[in-house]
Amino acid sequence: LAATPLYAAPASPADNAAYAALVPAYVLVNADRREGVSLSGPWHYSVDPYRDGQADFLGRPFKVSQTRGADINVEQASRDNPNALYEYDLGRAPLADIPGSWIGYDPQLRYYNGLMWYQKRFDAPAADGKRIFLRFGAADYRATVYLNGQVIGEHEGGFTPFAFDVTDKLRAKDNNLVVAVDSTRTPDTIPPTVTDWETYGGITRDVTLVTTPQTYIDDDFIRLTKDGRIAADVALEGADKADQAVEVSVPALKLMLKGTTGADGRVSLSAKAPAGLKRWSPDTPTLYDVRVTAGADSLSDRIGFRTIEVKGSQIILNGKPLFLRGISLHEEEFGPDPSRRITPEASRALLTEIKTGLHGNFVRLAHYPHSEVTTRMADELGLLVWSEIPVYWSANFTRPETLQAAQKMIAENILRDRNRAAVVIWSVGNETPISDARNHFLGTLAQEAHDLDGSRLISAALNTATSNGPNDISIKDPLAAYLDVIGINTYNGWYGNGTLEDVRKTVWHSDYDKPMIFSEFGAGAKYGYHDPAQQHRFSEDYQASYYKATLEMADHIPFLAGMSPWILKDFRSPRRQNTWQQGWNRKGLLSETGQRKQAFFVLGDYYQKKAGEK
Ligand code: GCB
Repeated sequence: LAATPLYAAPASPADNAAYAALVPAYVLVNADRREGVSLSGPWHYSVDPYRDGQADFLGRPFKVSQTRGADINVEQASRDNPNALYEYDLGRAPLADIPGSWIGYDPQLRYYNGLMWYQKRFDAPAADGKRIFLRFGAADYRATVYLNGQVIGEHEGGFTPFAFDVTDKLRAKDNNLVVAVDSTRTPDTIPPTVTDWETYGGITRDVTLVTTPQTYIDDDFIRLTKDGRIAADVALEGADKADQAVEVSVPALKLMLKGTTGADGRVSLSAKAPAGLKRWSPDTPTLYDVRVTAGADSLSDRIGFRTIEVKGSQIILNGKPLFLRGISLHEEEFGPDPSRRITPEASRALLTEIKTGLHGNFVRLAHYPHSEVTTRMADELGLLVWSEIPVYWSANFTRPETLQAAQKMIAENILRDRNRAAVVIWSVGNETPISDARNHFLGTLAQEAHDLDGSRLISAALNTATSNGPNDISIKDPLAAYLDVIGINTYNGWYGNGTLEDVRKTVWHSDYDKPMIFSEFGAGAKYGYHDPAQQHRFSEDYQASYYKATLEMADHIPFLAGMSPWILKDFRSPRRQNTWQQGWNRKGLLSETGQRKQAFFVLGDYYQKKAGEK
């Protein structure tokens, strides 16, 4: 792999055309705390499995003026011409409560994967000479956005934000916003067709009209560097972005950084961190009010300062080694019918189970970027975060467009969250089979993540440890050379024929002087099914015994720096249909409604002991 040419990193990403094609047109950093108007709430929705709204009955694509995104008010048009024929009527279609996946408002659509039309009418906020952006927190998987009968843009990728400048496209009254959301996955999408989770198509995160001055702060990256400085890279967008005075202040630390943007609208500032700085950590999740001002624009954020590094096989937070006491989490709120509606309350409930219930300090946000609500909550509660993009299983590693989609996705994820102290690891993929094409694909993403954010660790969840015999495993994946932390998913004792006795005795070797974490291990159990004597699979007892055996194995691995077992709570998966599962992956330590299984206490006790050892 070392000989494979990777993505050529430019000295300054901003100067490089290749980067320009990959990073989003507008970062709109801190968008969730900016001035704006929410468009969340009631939207009409209308299902379109044959894509009739985009092409005629022979599949010939419509011109925009003939699509369902055209600015047609069918009710009005039918009044004007009572004989007019329309086979759709978005303005009188049923109402959905946005954000949220369609199964949240139409349970019949549980396994629907295809095109859905959404429509919202709204009056524009007063422009007052400002710029107005239409921002989507996420729409799963592909979105085409029409405003007042025009296509204003498209976006691929179900879990990252995107925004369009609509300043000149809004009318004062009765704007017609139509979004075609297509949840179809193919072998070329990220993730590909088959995953072990449900798709949850729809407009899944908030939609907002964000207002900014004409020239505004599009991006800032504020952090504590390894050599003890507070650094800020600020990028302005707009006609007056050059030669602007920029100030970054942290009033509680009496810290003020000042500078002037260059011709490219960017400036990099830094100063020695004040002696009184309280570093962010899971035990002390101190956040500071930080204000960035430039010209007429001003942003306020809550930012923590900490460093994260590796040294040999250790992970070092703020200069001290630390064991990651984690768990994996899908983006599903508690309850019998999750619909990916992550509110601060839902996120707090989930993360609190990890932090106080399990005595954890770490969460793997699997298998895609979770809501910014969650990464902010992790900052506030004090939980380290592994953040990943859904390059999963059989992703198409040979197709350049698929690589570009993944590159764009990781850029969008990093640019959204690189001011969150909680996030310490960017992961580029999960359980991908080794091949030259895959090594190049993931190596490229690892390199890009490093270029966009040199202050965090890069990892991937690998399942490609080599077994040298029933109880002897070596890490051989060549991708490990490109990672700061090696993630390994291990399921011995659940998948395969090995017994729990084999698991206990297993010895691990690594060719790399790097930290390894178990990014996954787990076993299924139906809450309430007890079988202490037989220990059949899917009993709580077997799951608890499996955890005990795996933790015993873990204790004998000198280079193990943490773990995020699979998974906090049961989650929906159409692949899981046996009598215990009924459409749920039952590897949760909690049932779908939050009841604790026996294994929850096994891991909680283990972590409590580990926390005491530090
Ligand atoms: C894995 C996958 C995860 C699955 C899990 C399982 O290795 O990364 O997405 O849900 O195993 O339950 O098999």
